[in-house]
Amino acid sequence: MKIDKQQISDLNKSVETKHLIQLDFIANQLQHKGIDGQHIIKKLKDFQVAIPSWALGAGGTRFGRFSFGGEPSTLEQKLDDIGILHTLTNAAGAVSLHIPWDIPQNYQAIKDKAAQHNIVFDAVNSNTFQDQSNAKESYKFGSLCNSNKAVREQAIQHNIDVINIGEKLGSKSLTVWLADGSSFPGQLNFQETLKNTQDSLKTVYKSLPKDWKLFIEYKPYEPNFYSTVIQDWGTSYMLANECGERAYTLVDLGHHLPNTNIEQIVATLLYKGKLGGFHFNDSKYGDDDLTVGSIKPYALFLIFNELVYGIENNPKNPDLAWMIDASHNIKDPLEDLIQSLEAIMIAYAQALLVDQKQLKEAQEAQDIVACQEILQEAYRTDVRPLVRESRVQMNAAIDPLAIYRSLEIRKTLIKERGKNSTASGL
Ligand code: PSV
Ligand code: MN
Ligand code: MN
Repeated sequence: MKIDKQQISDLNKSVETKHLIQLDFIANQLQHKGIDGQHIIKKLKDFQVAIPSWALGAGGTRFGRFSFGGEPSTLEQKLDDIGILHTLTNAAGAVSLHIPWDIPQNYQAIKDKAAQHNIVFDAVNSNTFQDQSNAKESYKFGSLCNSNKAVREQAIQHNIDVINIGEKLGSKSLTVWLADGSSFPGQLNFQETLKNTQDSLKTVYKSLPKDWKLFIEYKPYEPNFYSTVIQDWGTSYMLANECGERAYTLVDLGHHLPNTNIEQIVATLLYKGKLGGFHFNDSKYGDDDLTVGSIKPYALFLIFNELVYGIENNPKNPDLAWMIDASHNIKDPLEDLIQSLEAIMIAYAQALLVDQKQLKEAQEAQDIVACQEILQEAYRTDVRPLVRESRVQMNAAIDPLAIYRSLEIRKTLIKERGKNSTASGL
């Protein structure tokens, strides 16, 4: 299944007039405030979010999994699905692979397929949270943190293997997320496990090619329920500092305890030049991996506000790796990803509207009411016409979801791949 640009531009025609009226309206509003709408559109056109190779199939919970039909069962098919997303949205021009779920069989074929869809290879992810069938050692009691040296060595070697795979594809970063921790008090020695983890990460870091970065993810709990070795941004930041200047913290929105002020964490890391990447999703209770912006869109906007400010004001922080890390139990994965991409673009566009100069003045005048008004003025602006226009200018869909449905893409995928195909992953 492949959609071409001609089909999209034909289908765009039916909503073009409505789009132009709405665009004209917001462009005038912005002009009145001295904001150049085209400048924002340009930023949106350039913004690319990596799609994780594990998000293209229906996910599951520990209670069960319900197949969606037409799911990709090979890496080639996953790239085809991202190709569909990218053609429709112009925002999904990268893939993030999880190894060993997605080891390429034929590197040239995979690279050709990605190039054909204008997809680049973003961070590669290692997996030391599951035992592989041919593994000598088990990760049941941890991987890089394990008190058993042989287990640590196996986990270190796996990360090095992942780097080697990524190098063949053109990736430039490795993301490490560890499930390591304990489920009961006394199960492990906190200091020893932290030291083991630090030493192991330093060894992995030494194997990084010179133009690569290491991203260290944190998460407070799950799968372990008493302690997690890299539980929070502070631990990740400390480990990144120990490793070296090309090691960074990666923020996954779902990896915080309820009500954590994530935007403040983002600001702190940017201030220190140590924010490496982002995993977008949304949640109500825990690491729910729900559609981006589906539960707390204002929080997402506040995070983007810090990102926009931070990127402008902290030149020593490198460009960030953006990725969606969501799972879809009951939705069509591609529709869900279209919704997530839309939510990201909306929050980004709203953040770009914040009048930073006015905000600074209001902050200096201690005018709290004005500060809130400035943020909410941006948040309450309907920026969707700008997001749509950013797609139009790249020959993508004005309304990606509507076109996805009118082309009956899922139906075609089911016809091509069958009703019970399954994607590798969780
Ligand atoms: C863990 O919850 C996580 O967010 C990490 O990024 C993993 O690599 C990913 O999910 C997939 O399991
Ligand atoms: Mn993640
Ligand atoms: Mn997660």
